[in-house]
Parts: sequence; structure tokens; C-alpha cells
Amino acid sequence: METQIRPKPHPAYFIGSGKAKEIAKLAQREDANIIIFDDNLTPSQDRNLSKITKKRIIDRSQLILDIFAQHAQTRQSKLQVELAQLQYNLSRLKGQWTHLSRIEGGIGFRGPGEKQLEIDRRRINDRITHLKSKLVGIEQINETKRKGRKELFSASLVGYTNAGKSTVLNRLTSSHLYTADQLFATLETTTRAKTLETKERIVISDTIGFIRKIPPYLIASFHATLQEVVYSDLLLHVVDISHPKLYEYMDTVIQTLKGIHANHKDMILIFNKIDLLPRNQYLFMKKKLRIDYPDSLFVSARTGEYFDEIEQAISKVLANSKKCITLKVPNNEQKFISYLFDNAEILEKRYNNDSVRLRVKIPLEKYTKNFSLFRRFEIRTKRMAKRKFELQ
Ligand SMILES: Nc1nc2c(ncn2[C@@H]2O[C@H](COP(=O)(O)OP(=O)(O)OP(=O)(O)O)[C@@H](O)[C@H]2O)c(=O)[nH]1
Ligand SMILES: [Mg+2]
Repeated sequence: METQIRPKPHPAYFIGSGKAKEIAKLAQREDANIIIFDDNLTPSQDRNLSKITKKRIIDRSQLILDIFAQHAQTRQSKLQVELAQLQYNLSRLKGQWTHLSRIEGGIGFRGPGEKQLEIDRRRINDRITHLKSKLVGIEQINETKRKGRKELFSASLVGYTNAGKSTVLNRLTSSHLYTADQLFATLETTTRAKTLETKERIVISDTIGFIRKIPPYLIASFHATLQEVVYSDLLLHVVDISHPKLYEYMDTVIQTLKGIHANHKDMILIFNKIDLLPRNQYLFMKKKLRIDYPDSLFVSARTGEYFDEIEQAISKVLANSKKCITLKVPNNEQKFISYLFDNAEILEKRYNNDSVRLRVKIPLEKYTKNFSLFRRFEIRTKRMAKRKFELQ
């Protein structure tokens, strides 16, 4: 492995040209097949590096896409991986386009290369449109499933890839989801039900892990998978406490959540894998982390140490949580209307001739208690259709 510190990437080689020659020699000597960069390269950097090294160059996004492709099992994840690959290719074609038009003079001069690029680009765009419409169809099916369990409080596990999310879910719900010491072992969302000691039933979902330095358009390809996170009531952020880059990884998770507008949700921070740290280091880290994250939990999903605290923390959030809903209540339901005014926070109200439309925030406990009434008057907005690929 080679590293170089530079004030900014070299426009032609990413690394310095001298370093590129050094790496070329090293790759020859070691008889390497490919050279992998832990960063994303522009198309021209990619071309120049393969020219100088005479080796195949793989950048960070390409490597991640390759892992995705190997792990994709379901129809949804296969479609998402293909979409991500095409988005990647399209971004490369765009780069080549500016590269060529600069050389060949742009307007008024169209070389054969450019025509081919235009055709390629159109084909890719057509396929992207096709894949997106299929994925929107899948999202609508997922949305219907989600509505079916709407009355249940839902939590989603989020975190950097390999933090132990699936292992945590397995232990919480006695499941047997695939876990492995590899990146992106999980690519799809799995939801499991759990009955808490307080007898309340909730659902918990496991989903794809996040990673550093990944272009937003690749995250957007996983829109359908990430919807579960967007619509959940609570996030369980799992962090591998034994990883030297834990702070950076936590920040990546927060930034990714921001990107999907899910950063304002209730969140329980779970520092996992405490069994991997020597006792004194664990105690030191715990003391330090508790200063910034006073409510965080420290557990081992492998040994089960302090694991009960997760359920207790979920119950606490559940007891205090509120639900936002829109209702259309006929004027003759005066009793229910005044119940709402007394018990819920009224966010919006609009009076019609024979009914009132209210957007309210209600404690979950009260919602569950009067579930049949709420269900009768609740308006289900078609959020999914409106939010189609808004991330891009
Ligand atoms: N020692 C130790 N290993 C753990 C613990 N939790 C998970 N692991 C291991 O960490 C690796 C990753 O665990 P997963 O549950 O697959 O992690 P994930 O966050 O779901 O990862 P992706 O799905 O790949 O994003 C596996 O080898 C687990 O056995 C823990 O508390 N202690
Ligand atoms: Mg997993």
C-alpha cells in the first residue's frame, strides 16, 4: 500500500506524476494485475494512470460497486446495483464528453467519438429511466407493506458497514440474518417484529451500511432500501467502538442521514464490540464518549454484555414518542375533535363545510389506545409517489 500527502489531488494523475511513475515500477516488479485507489478518480486521471502504469485502475466507487454486485441477492438489490453502476458509468461519460469537446473545439465540430458518446449516453439514460420506474414500483409495494404495520412503532438499525448491525438485530430478535466480517454483508432491508417486556410490539429493520467517500448518486440508487430508515420512528446507530476511525465513521453516518433527510429522528447511540477492547481501554473510551454522548450504550452483540440496556432505551423512547398524522374529522364527531385539541399538538387546521382537516402530533401511547378512531379518520398521503428519487 502506498500513500501520499498532497495539498490537493493532481489534476492529471490524482497522485503526483513522480509518485505515479514509482507506483508503475512497483506494480511491474510485483506483477500486479490491478491498482486500486482508495479515492474516486476523474475519468482522465483513470486514463492517465492506466497509460503510465499499463495496469487496470480501479477507484473506490468501482470497488464498492463490485462488492455490491457480488452481494446483491434480491431483485430489488440487483436493480439498485445496476442503477448505481450505470450512474457511475454516466458520470464517467460526462467527464469524457468535456474532455473531448475541449480537444476537438466544441460547437460546430463533432468528431465520431463524440457521436458514439452521445449514443452511449442516451442508451444509459434510457436504461436508468427504466430501472428507476421499476424501483418506484417496488417502493410502492414496500410502502403498502409498511402501511400494513403502520400502527407499530418502528426502529431502524443504521451505521457504518461492518459495525455489527445485523448481529445486533439477531440478538435483539433471536433471528439468523447473515453476518460476516466483510463490507456490505447486508444489502437489503429486513424487518423483524419484537415484543418488548412492556408487552408492546415493535418492528426493527436492518439495512445497508454506510461508507465514507461515496458519491451521493450512488447512495441515491439505494433509495428504495433506505426508505425504511426514512420512515422509521427511531434510529439505532451502531458504532464499532474498537475501530480506530470510529469518530470519522460516526460522522459519515450522520452526513448520510442528512442526505436522506433522516438526521432529526430520535436516535440511540450503541457502541458495539466492547469485548474487543482491553478492559482499561474500554473504560477509558467509555468515560470519554459519555461526555459527548451521555445517553449512549456500550454493548457487545457477540457476548451479550449490557445488551438488555438496548431494550430499556427503546422502551423509554417509545413511552415519550409522538406521532404526526393528518386527519379529516366530520364536524359531528365533536367529542373526538375536542379530545384532539386537549391531547395533541395541532400543527395545522383547516375547516371545510362538513369536516375539519387537522395535522396533529399525538403521543404514541394515546394513538395506540384510540387506534380504531384514529385509523377511521386518518388520511394516508401518497408520500412515496411525490418523493420519487428526490435525492438526485
Ligand atoms: N467481537 C465482536 N464481533 C462482533 C460484534 N458484533 C458483530 N461482530 C462481528 O463483526 C462482523 C460484522 O458484523 P455484522 O453484523 O455483519 O455487521 P453489519 O453492520 O451488519 O455489516 P454490513 O451488513 O456488512 O454493513 C461480523 O464478523 C460479526 O461477527 C461484537 O460485539 N463483538
Ligand atoms: Mg449487516
